[in-house]
Amino acid sequence: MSDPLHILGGGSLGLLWAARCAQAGIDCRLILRTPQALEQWQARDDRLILEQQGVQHPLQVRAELADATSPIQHLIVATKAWAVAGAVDDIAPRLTEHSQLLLLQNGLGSQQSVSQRFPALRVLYASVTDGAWKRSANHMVWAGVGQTLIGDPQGGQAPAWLQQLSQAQIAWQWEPDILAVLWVKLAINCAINPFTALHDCANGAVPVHAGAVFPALLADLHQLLNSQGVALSFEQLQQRILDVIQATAGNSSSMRQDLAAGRRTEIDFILGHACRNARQAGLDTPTLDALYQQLRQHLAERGLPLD
Ligand code: KPL
Repeated sequence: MSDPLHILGGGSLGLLWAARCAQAGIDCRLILRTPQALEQWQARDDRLILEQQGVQHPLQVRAELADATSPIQHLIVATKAWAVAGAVDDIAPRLTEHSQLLLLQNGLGSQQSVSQRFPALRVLYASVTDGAWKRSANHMVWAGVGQTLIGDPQGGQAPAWLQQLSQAQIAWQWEPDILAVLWVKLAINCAINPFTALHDCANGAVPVHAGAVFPALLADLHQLLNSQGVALSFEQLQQRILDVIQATAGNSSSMRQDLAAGRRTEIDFILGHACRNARQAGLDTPTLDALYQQLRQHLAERGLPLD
């Protein structure tokens, strides 16, 4: 029998991955943050509801806390980017020299900090484009089926345990250059998420709200991607962004959802990371910088953290 898959984080993405594993009969454990959350989970008989296209699928997933004692071989980290450092610190005593981690975060920066924290472990990064949100603590709505690209920033082949993801019907592919994929995703998030947050609009309304700023922003993002070794023409980048806007036109971006719920956003791992790297590369990115400042001000006015 293979080791259980541990999924760290009871947010929408953690629940989505846990639900699909449970549906496929894969032994998986959800790691929750607080004793209260665990108590409530167990009081509902470990029940998790996966809702897709209005149909509810009741499933059972066992949950535990980070300080349970069993060692962890395969850990999928599904927390928000800003929660990763604390969450992996809590789980560190349960990792062994053979443990492997798979990081599902948005943006960039949190992944590199985990790689630095565990230099001897294999740490894989993923880009996930599924859309999901939580109706309640144990009820998750899978709003948009996406694609998952997984890779190892240090190179190498896909480890065998990832085959369990195929068994769980998770549409994933091994990606030899995962950092380039994550940089392009970060650029897409920089082009969409701030406008949806500033104007409280769906993704489809971004070009109208952004107006003349949009092409200037894409030019800054294009420069930034080039400086990171991502070979994409301006036209290709523009098309990728417009395609995502079209495909997710009716969706609320993750940043807009966070803002509406009064939650901390991932601004620092998206725009913050972009602006810091632009400075380090000696680039001039005035439109990106101004958008970052405007968003910081918007969050500050609502009492939300800027990091
Ligand atoms: O990844 C996204 C997000 O909301 O963070 C996009 C691509 C904008 C889709 O909503």
